[in-house]
Amino acid sequence: MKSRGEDLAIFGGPPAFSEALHVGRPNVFDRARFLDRVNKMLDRRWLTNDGPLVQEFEQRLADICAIDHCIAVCNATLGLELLIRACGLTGEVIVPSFTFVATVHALQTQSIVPHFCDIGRDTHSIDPRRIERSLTSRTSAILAVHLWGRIHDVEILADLAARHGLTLLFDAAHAFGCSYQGVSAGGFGRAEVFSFHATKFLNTFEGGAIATNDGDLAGRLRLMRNFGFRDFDSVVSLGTNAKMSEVSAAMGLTALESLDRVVACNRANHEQYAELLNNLPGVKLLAYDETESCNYQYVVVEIDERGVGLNRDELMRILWAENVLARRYFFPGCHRMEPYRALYPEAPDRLPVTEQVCSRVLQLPTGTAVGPDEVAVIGSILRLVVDEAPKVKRLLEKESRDSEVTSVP
Ligand code: T4K
Repeated sequence: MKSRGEDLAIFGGPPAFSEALHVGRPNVFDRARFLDRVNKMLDRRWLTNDGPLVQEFEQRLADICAIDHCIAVCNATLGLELLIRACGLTGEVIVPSFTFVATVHALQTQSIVPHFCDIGRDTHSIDPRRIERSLTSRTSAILAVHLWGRIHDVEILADLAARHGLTLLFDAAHAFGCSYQGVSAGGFGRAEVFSFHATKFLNTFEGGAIATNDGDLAGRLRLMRNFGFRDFDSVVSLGTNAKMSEVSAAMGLTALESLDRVVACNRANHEQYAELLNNLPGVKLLAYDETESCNYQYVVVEIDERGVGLNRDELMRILWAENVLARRYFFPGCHRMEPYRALYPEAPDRLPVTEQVCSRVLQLPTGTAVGPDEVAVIGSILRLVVDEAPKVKRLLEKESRDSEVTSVP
């Protein structure tokens, strides 16, 4: 462990880790079981197109979420696009800017105007109190996000949607295995979309699923996932190729068998971070509601420069030099990414909380590739930096000046 600011790798010390520690290292379990499924799949020569593994995976997902229909797809982005089209959304949709850009792209690619709504300071999710003032005669839906798997305000959102005749959908990319008042994610709004990307709590390499209790909607989604084919030669709707492959379902089924271990590991990491970062000025770790089911997939800290003495980006540079690849999820906010930045140049003025959170947020490594030893070292680096912030700040400024001088031709 390092004991002095000048020992930090950014100032020439050896990095704390010889190999990079990632935020999104995939959870990989039981290769033998996975390969057995893949071998049987190869023997069957049924590799995709609603195969038996996909059907089994969908049934397991529906059982776990206590939901009538789960439609597996090749990724959550296409899942969102299909759902938006299948629900017939038009005009404008209320959506947070503080999300992964896929949420918003799924609207924009279908010529639907994303109307950015600010988030709650503590929830990081869309702030229902701000929705009504954003509604226009063209608004057709609210697309909310269960960010970090923390589910908030669903009954207020449902009430708002009902009063204004809007469709309520959720991007539940982070929320598989999470609940709200005992109800599992998947069961809220008209439908929800999970992501099973490699970096997610439950991973199918690439993948996702749409969960809904609406049988008609589920039927339309199944057609649309497969080009609109109802039968060999009969195309009855617009559609695309959003099918999940059998090998992805094999990965998903195998991962489901180990999910308790992933939760236990994520939870232990989160608790250890909470202990180590407790009372660290300017560093706030986002908590999970222990009365609910949580996947603890993200370790999210907010860095308040006034408390730390360094800003989030300086802290991130220090961590990267130590081979701790902390990530700025989500920065800079979708409204500052193209094409939204050019389309809505006034958006930053309407989104003060989003602006602030985007400038402070940092994700720390967790998951099964990270254990107590790694968390202890990361915690000690953060504490050292905060304890010696004035000195570290001076050294950082000197380092920046020196690198400017050396880069002058
Ligand atoms: N809605 C929300 C709220 C989302 O967060 C996402 C996706 C979506 C919708 C769309 O879901 P999908 O269509 O992807 O199913 C990553 C993921 O690619 C993305 O799925 C995820 N959210 C987002 C939060 O994170 P990037 O561009 O930051 O990924 P990348 O390549 O930088 O990887 C993240 C870290 O993980 C890196 O440090 C490297 C490490 N990594 C990554 C992969 C793929 C590994 O160690 N191994 C790997 O195989 O988006």
